Amino acid sequence: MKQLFSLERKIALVTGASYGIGFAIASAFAKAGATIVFNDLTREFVDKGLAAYNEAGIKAHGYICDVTDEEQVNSMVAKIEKEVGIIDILVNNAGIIKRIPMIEMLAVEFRQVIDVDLNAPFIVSKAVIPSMIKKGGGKIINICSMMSELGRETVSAYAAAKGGLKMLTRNIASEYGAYNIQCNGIGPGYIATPQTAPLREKQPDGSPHPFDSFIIAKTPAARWGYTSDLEGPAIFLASEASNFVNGHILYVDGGILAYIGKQP
Ligand code: NAP
Ligand code: GCO
Repeated sequence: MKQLFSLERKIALVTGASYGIGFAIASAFAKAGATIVFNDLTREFVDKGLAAYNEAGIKAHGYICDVTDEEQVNSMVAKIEKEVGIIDILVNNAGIIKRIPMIEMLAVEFRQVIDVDLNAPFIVSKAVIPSMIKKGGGKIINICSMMSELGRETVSAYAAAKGGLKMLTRNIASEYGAYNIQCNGIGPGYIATPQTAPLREKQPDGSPHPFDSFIIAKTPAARWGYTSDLEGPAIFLASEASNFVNGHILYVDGGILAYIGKQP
């Protein structure tokens, strides 16, 4: 059974993984035996990431790369192949959100979100698939969202991007499944990370942020998710255990999508 979930001798690239969800997934992969490669936008964040992995007893390889820039991505993937080896597992994790009412959002802001959250997973997947085909297979995991299924005020660009990412996932599975490539998504629920920190900030009187209470009431598990909640699902989708699972979005949301919510 251990063998089924083992990532021994696998090389995993997790994008934007100096901290947050990417860091947790990469650390879990390392515990399952994989060699970890990650990138971030600046030297400062890569160095912070390397120090954090080091502290966790993980020898990770860090690269500076903006995942929206195709040239930078191609050059990073070529370097990884030369310095570490062929990427067996890709996690498209890097992401941003802009919470702005749609009629106030500038087109340039909308495009920035689409660029990081949708165009970049296309660019990075495109860069790794040829070597996966030559090697005989691979795993791609796209980090989707509740917003791959649901909308809410202020997140039009993010919802459009994450809905698109769900369909990119299904299309990669459709187009490259015959090459033993499995492309699946993880749709995290509301997870406590820097990205969601503004939604959990205490009010000036010390009471919880109304969105914080709203999410706890909307989640059957009655709590925010921890990054550690994503470790098992990510290992499943990266390992042999999921070899016949393709084009699936695994929602790890404490039950949010199943629940109509409490009457106020
Ligand atoms: P986070 O704490 O904000 O971390 C995002 C990471 O992506 C950061 O390391 C950031 O780098 C990096 N990044 C952003 N733009 C990049 C670019 N152009 N090139 C390279 N790296 C870039 O976010 P998180 O909460 O861990 O979220 C990780 C993923 O999960 C995202 O795709 C997010 O949308 C998704 N997600 C999050 C939640 C949640 O509740 N937290 C729920 C569902 C889905 P810098 O530090 O340099 O900015
Ligand atoms: C928001 C949140 C979300 C989460 C997550 C939910 O403002 O609604 O930031 O979109 O980050 O993606 O799954």
